Amino acid sequence: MPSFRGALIGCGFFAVNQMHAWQDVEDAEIVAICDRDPERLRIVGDQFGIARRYSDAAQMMADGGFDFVDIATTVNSHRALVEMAASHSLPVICQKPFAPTLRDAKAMVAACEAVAVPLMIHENFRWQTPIQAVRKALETAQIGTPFWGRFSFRSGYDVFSGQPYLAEGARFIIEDLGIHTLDIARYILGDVTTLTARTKRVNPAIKGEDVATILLDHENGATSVVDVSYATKASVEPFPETLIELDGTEGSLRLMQGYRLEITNASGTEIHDVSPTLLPWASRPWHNIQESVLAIQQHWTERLASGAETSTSGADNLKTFALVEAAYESAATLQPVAIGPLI
Ligand code: NAD
Ligand code: 89V
Repeated sequence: MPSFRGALIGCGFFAVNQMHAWQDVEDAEIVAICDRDPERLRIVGDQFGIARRYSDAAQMMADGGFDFVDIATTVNSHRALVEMAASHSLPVICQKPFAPTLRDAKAMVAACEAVAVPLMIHENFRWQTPIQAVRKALETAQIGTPFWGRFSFRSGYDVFSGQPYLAEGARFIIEDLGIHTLDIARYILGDVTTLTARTKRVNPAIKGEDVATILLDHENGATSVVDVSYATKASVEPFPETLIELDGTEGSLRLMQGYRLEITNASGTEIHDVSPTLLPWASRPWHNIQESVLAIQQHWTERLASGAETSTSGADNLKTFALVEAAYESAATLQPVAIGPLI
């Protein structure tokens, strides 16, 4: 029998991936689910054979019988649900984006710290196989010390059919997708001191920005560009690949479309296939993201057992979320924004 029993809140579009992944995670299982929408509750409950079903998260937490909570709702409910889990001393995973504002995110971290329960943000992109391969290349000093980077996600994929709410918010690409790309930039090149951003809306059918270009100054002296677009019509659609370029003192690295990693240094050029595994329940092109969902949930379970902090803990993700807030501020004022004072 698994050591850890979880309860999932929010049975929508993305939660189905999380439920599939929980079935594959060693030592954890989902024993209760909750959704305000009875149809979503029925669909996910029937698909995954979950008997305990709730329309009210407060009632589910009051009944208990589980060791952690996995929040897969959209952003506006995150603070109330995380604080509810903390009030029951339940370890909690919360989907990205962390919260509507940095103030809310800080309050959520404080609420979990006050009762000494772990909070992990489900920031899964750094767990993708190609991103892990890039990190490993740096850790094994294959290009020396990186001094420049580019983290790029440019696509014309229709994300609005699966996630219609993405067309409706005043904020779009930085808050929903750029948040992942900024997190990857932090994961690869380290924390950021200053940020400058420019945004555009190309698609007239949506409310928020669908193009952003962001310049980052990293604490270690490296400079990087994070560029994201959902208005890019390419000959071969790259969704959902993040492409990376890094220049280092001893070589360079290119993560190219098609999950091809090219590393050049004094020994020559090596090309690696860093394709994600197509899990049995996954489907292209989402399999890269789906595999990373399994990886982050396995990581959570292992850290729950060991008591060590997770890679994307609330405290860590505040630093990514601060970059999102700073990007919107910089785009509005056309001024660089210092990150330190925000955290
Ligand atoms: P969705 O709207 O399809 O699903 C959300 C579900 O939560 C709905 O069924 C809704 O009824 C339910 N819900 C909302 N508030 C609730 C509450 N207080 N109590 C109970 N149920 C509640 O949204 P989605 O597309 O599945 O996105 C969910 C989250 O996942 C978002 O924050 C989104 O940004 C994130 N997401 C992450 C990734 C990733 O790769 N990490 C990918 C897609 C979406
Ligand atoms: O990963 C996400 O958060 C998704 C998508 C890849 C479509 O942007 O919303």
